[in-house]
Parts: sequence; structure tokens; C-alpha cells
Amino acid sequence: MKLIENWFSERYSDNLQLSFRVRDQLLSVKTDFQRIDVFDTYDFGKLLSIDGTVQLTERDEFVYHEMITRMPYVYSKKVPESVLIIGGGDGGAAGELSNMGLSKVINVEIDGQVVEVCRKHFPELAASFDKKGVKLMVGDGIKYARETKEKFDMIIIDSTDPVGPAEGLFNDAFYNDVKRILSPGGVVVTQSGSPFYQPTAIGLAQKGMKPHFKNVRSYTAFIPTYPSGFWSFTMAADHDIQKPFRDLPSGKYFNMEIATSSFSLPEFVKTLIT
Ligand code: AG3
Repeated sequence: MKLIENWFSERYSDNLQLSFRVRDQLLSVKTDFQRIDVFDTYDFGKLLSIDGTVQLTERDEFVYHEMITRMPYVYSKKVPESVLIIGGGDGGAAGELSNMGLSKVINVEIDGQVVEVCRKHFPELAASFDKKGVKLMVGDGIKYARETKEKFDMIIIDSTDPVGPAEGLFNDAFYNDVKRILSPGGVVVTQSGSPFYQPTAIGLAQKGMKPHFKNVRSYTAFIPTYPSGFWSFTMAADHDIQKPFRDLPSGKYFNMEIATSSFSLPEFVKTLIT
């Protein structure tokens, strides 16, 4: 991507974009799967972009990574020990889980170059791949879910937007496999987009999960650098997920109030998932 006047912009539509003034472009590489860019922004620290969309910034990644790991943890009926992460090549989710003391984290990322780029430019995040109990595998998560004989207590789908390489992570065939490899009492969670700017993503996630799980619930979080700043996640399980099963200490975003209140959805969001 060409840098114009030291601004990086994520385009939301022909008429709207979010722009970050940058000191420098640190990297731009086209892989077999996507384009990866890293910028040094003035206000958000380093920023990782894939195909022109913001994946994380140093300043606000904590919101996404806490909410995609701690929420399924407190809503798992069984105390989670083993976790499968699909996507998440930056290591942010794996790091949270490793800090929470989970003994077995398998992270399947399709694009090995995401990992390499993050090892170089986001070493604090990617360092989690070297921690005890964390195993990184470079490969297709859809295929892994189809073929593995293992079961996991928690499955986290930390994908890009539901276009391109991540498209298959939102469909029925994939969730059929997720169901098979999820332990009884376990929870699956996926990021499910911006309800305002990507109104179909949350419905796609719900539609993928509903045929396979008794309970599906979406929750939201405030992530300033993602489209609209208002982001959704969708979780599914066969047990009741109305109340947390255990407490976790507060993070920088997550706390036990948010663990329940983040499921409160505005009316326009409810209409996207019915
Ligand atoms: N993955 C979800 C990012 C989606 C952002 N979409 C966008 N900016 N249009 C985040 C990866 C962090 N581990």
C-alpha cells in the first residue's frame, strides 16, 4: 500500500475512512494470503494492518484480546485447560491465555508471515508463542478443525473480517467441526465484526453457530481503532451461558461487571441477529 502524506487510512466506504498520522511505514509485504503493513502511528503506537484493515495497535489491543479470551473463560462450565486458537498470528490471544495459566494452548495461524512480522514488530505479543504450554502451528485452521482427533475446552476464532482467507471461518461446515472438537462444558467464541459498518458479520456468526449449539450469545466491546469503535463477539455453548461460572481478576478493560453487561445489546444490533 502506498503511503500518502504520512497518513494510513482504513477505508470503510467510498465516503468514509479512519486515518492515522504515521511517523513511518515499517513494513509492507504481500504474502500468499494477504497484504501485511506495519505503521508507526503518532497516537496508537505501532499498528498492524492486513489488506488495509486495522488488526491491532499497541495502544488498544488489550480490549480485543482480553474480551476474546476472558469472556469464554468465565462462561465455560468446565474449568478450561486446553484451548485452540484459530488465527491470532500476532500472539495477543495466546499471551492472555498463557498469563491466565492455561496449560495447553494450540494456535493455528494460516499465514506464517503474520507471525514473522509480529515477532519483529510486536515482540511483546509474539513472545507468547515461546511460552510454556503454547504451541504455534502454521496451517489452515479449517483443515485442522476437520482433521484433528483432539478435543479442546475452549475454541477461539481470532480472524480477520469475513472476506478472503477468513470467510470459511463463519460457515456451517466449519462450526460442525468446531462442535465435534469442543469438550462438553466448553465454549467457542469468534470475533463478529462491527454491528454498524459490517451489519452482516454478527448474523453470519450466529447463523454458523446456531444449528450446532443450544445457546448462542453476542457481546460487544469498545475498540477505538476498529470500524465505528463498537465491536462484537459471538459465543456458543451447549450449556446455559446466562451467568459466569467463575470470577477472573479485572484486566485493563475486562471486569466482572463487563462479563455480564457486555451482552446487553442495543435494539439495532438485536435486529441483526434474529
Ligand atoms: N482480528 C480482527 C480484526 C478485525 C478488524 N477489522 C477491521 N479493521 N475492518 C484481530 C486480530 C488481533 N489478534
